[in-house]
Amino acid sequence: MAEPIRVVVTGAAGQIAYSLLYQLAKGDVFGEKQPLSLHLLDIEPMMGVLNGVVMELQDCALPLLREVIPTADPAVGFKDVDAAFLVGAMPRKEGMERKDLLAANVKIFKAQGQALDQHAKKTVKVLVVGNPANTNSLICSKYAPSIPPANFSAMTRLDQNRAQAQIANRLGVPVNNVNKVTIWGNHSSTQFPDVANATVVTANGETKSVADAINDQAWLNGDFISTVQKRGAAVIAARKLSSAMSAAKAAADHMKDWWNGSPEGSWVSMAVFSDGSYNTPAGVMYSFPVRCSKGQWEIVQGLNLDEFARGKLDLTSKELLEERDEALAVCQD
Ligand code: NAX
Repeated sequence: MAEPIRVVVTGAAGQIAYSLLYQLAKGDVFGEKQPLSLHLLDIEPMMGVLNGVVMELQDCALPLLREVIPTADPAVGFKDVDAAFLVGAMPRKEGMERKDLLAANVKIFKAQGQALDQHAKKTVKVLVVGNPANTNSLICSKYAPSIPPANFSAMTRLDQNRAQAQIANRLGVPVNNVNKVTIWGNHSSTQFPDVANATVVTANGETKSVADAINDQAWLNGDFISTVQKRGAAVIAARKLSSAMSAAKAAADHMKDWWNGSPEGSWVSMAVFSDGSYNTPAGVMYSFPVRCSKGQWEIVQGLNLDEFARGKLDLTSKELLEERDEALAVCQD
C-alpha cells in the first residue's frame, strides 16, 4: 500500500468540515488505496468541539485513516502537507454581503499563506473554500511565494454542481448526463453559469446541446442564471445556515478531479490564476473551464463567447479587480 499523504482541513470544527472529513477519510478524494493523515486546524476556542470531531473520526473505524492531528497551531497544521482544504473563515450570515466579509477573512488567508510557505510541501495543492474564496486564494498565494501559483485554486465547483443539477432536473435526466457546464469568474452573485457549450444525454440516449434540449433561451439567460447565482442565499434563508453538505461534496469533487484527472470528454470549473485567457484580467483568481491531468490543470481554450457572455465575464472581472485592490489594501494595513 502507498505511503500515507498529509491532508490539512482548516475550520475543522465547522459545519463544512464535518461533512468533508468523512469523505476524505474513507477514500472518496485520494482513492481507496491511499492512506492519509488528517491535520485538523481550527482556532483555540474550538479545541473542545474539535476533540469531539476527532472522537467521531476514530469511531468511524476507517482503514485508510492512519493519524488525526487536531491543532490550533498553523505550524503543526500545515507541516509537510500534500493537500490543503482552506475552509476556516467567518461564514456569511443572512443579509450579509460578501464584501463585508472580505476585510475579516483576507487577514486569515495572509497568515495561512505565510504558514504554508514555511511549513507545507512545495508541491502542496491548495483549495480555498472560505469566502471570498477567489480573493482569499489570491492573497494566500501572494504570501506563499515559494509555492508555485498554479498550486492554488478556489472553489466554484458548488456553483457548477448547482448549475448541472438545475439543467438535469429540468430535463429529467441524471446529473452526470449533463456535461461541459462552465462557471466563469467569481464565486459570488456576479459569477456566470454558462451552458452555451454544454451537452446532455437525453432520456432516449441522444446527445444534444443543452440549448436545443431545453429549447427555452429566455429561461437559460434568465431564471437559470439567477437561480444558480442566488442559490447560496436561498439555502441560508431556508436553513438559517450556509450550504455545508453540498459545499463539502463540491470540495471533494474539486480536489478529486485535480488530483486524479477530470472526466474524459468533459471539463470542470475551478478558480485559478488567470493568464489573460478570454480577455480576463491576468493575475486574479478567475473561474474557468479546466481540464486536469496528472495533477495539473489547463484552461480550456477556443470557446466562443457571444455578446451576452462577454458582458457577464466583464462584470465578474470588474468585481474581482475591486476585491483584489481592497484585499491588498487590507493586507498592507
Ligand atoms: P463554520 O462557521 O461552521 O466553520 C468555520 C470554522 O472555521 C469554525 O470552526 C471557525 O472556528 C474556523 N476558523 C475561523 N478562523 C479560523 C482560522 N484562522 N484558522 C482555522 N480555523 C478558523 O463555517 P462553514 O459553514 O464551515 O463555512 C466555512 C467557509 O466556507 C465560510 O467562509 C463560507 O462562507 C464558505 N463557503 C464557501 C463556499 C464556496 O462555494 N466557495 C460555499 C459554502 C460556504 O458558504
